[in-house]
Amino acid sequence: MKLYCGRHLLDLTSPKIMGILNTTPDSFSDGGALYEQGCLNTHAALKKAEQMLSEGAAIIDVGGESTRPGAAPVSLQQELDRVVRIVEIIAARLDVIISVDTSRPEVMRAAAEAGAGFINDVRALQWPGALEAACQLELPICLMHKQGEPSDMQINPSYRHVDREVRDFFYDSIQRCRGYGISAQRLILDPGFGFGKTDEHHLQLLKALPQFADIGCPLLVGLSRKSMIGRLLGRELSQRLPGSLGFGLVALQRGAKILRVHDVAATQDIVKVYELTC
Ligand code: 7PJ
Repeated sequence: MKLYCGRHLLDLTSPKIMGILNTTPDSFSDGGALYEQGCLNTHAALKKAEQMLSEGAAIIDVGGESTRPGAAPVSLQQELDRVVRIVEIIAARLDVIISVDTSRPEVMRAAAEAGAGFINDVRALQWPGALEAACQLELPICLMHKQGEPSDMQINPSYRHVDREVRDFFYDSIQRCRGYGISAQRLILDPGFGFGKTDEHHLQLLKALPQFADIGCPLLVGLSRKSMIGRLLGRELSQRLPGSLGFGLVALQRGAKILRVHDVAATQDIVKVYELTC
């Protein structure tokens, strides 16, 4: 299972780590970490990317929009300013796949031009023009499931059968992409933990991962430090690493191929444990 990401090849015959690089001042777990007196510190961003690469990340996911519940909306210009500069700097200096966490076609195009090799869209190419942009860019795309918008998605998530609805969403999204000439071989699927789901739904989706893997596209999961871990285990943000690793290992055993995480070095250990024992 190999995907072309611009000048890099992503080999998913073994699981890979996607390290999170938030360029937002207000992300839920590390927002503002790269800011100094209100300005994005590009040197700190590069250092962070370098560190994640040395710890074992195959992909660095650069995001300029905070999608945590209730986050303030960001303008196109703000998102471009945050993301494109960072992508350019990393692409010029590090030999790593850069993913851009965006729903905006303009950001997808500018980031690809700057050296991004992977599109991560929590809105699964549903914003106007996103499908067309993704089609032209010829890069792998992660399609994530989400119910509602960040402003309201955790208010009252409801499903009849969350596993079937997410599976149907995956099939529909694959069809939609195919209609635009995007082959399923370029697609990665993600059930979207924390995006319009209760903890009951999260646990059901974790159980359903093998079914989702059977669809045939690689699975990406983002569980790192999420509030579901806080609620299920009774842990503050700073104490969620063991839970993140436990859920990560379960996800690998159930077929996940990419783990999107904050803590790359520790996650590399569970990937190794998985590989030694699978
Ligand atoms: C996810 C994401 C996720 C994918 C975020 C956070 C919130 N992209 N972007 N999957 N989560 N594909 O990092 O907790 O779960 S932002």
